[in-house]
Amino acid sequence: MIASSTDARFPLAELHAHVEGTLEPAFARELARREGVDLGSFAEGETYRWEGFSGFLAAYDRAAALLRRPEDYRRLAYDYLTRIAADGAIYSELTISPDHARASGLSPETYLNALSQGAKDAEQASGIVCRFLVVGVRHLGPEAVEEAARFAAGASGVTGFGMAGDERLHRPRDFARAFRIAAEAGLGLTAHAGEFAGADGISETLDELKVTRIGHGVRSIEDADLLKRLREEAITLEVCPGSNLSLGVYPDAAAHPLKRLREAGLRLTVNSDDPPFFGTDLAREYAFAAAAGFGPSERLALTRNAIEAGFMDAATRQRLL
Ligand code: ES4
Ligand code: ZN
Repeated sequence: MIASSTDARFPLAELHAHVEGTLEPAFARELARREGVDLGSFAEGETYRWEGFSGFLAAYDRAAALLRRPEDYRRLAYDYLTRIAADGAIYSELTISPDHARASGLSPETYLNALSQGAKDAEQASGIVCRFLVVGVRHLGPEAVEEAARFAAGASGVTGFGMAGDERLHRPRDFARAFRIAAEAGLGLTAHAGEFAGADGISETLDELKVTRIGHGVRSIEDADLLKRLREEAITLEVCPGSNLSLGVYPDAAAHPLKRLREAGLRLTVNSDDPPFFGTDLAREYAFAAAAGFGPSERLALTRNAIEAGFMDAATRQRLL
């Protein structure tokens, strides 16, 4: 239940965290030792070393490739979910990527089964509810994204479909067929847009991919007509402030549009995206909102928005609200 703000633990919820992106550097070092991989200075301390968006994507792939056994994924999901549950999280929608599973030598089915076991164990241990959202990787091209959609459509325990990867490549319309496959399977839809590409990319994503949420979407602040559309169509933005600052989308916290997006009347959530890569976690994203002027009731609305826009069945939503 979304408890009242007088409760000791403030309820948090998230819609946008990439599961491999939750890998703690200490666990990465342990895996690298086991696999005989030399990480050099890549994963010293509590964060990873990378530069720029392309550098980040390569770093993500490098870290993800260390996870090679089903048990690694079970532990990854369990550790992450119980960690954020200890900070008050009641719901987490984890982005999973069949392309990254294959790159690690596992079938997408084995990968999903292992992650599901970790999520089930975490729910038993802490009460946190987790759902999985399969993503296609945009820079791998429309064929690969369609293959991810076919996997998502046939997988049990997957409730959503989305697209991550490099937004500067391809057009949203190139992925319309993939999103139609996912929609026909009854999956909820979201896509990364309006992070590195501007407001145009968001409009075309809404037109062509029929999503109900936008991953990031922060650059909608640059277009008043688009803000109106997002408000009227009740689109939820998965805002990731720490990610935006770390990747240089905005130079500093004062320049971040989170507060202005709220003033524009949009439905917002805050999310950590790839927490150790960006030196953040879900609790810090809520703290960012507090520092941006979101009072307790506005922060509670972030949690409520995530539950309302989350890709879960009606009974689970009812239970969490
Ligand atoms: C991403 Cl492919 C991928 N993985 C993790 N985080 C991302 N952000 C954008 N694309
Ligand atoms: Zn993301």
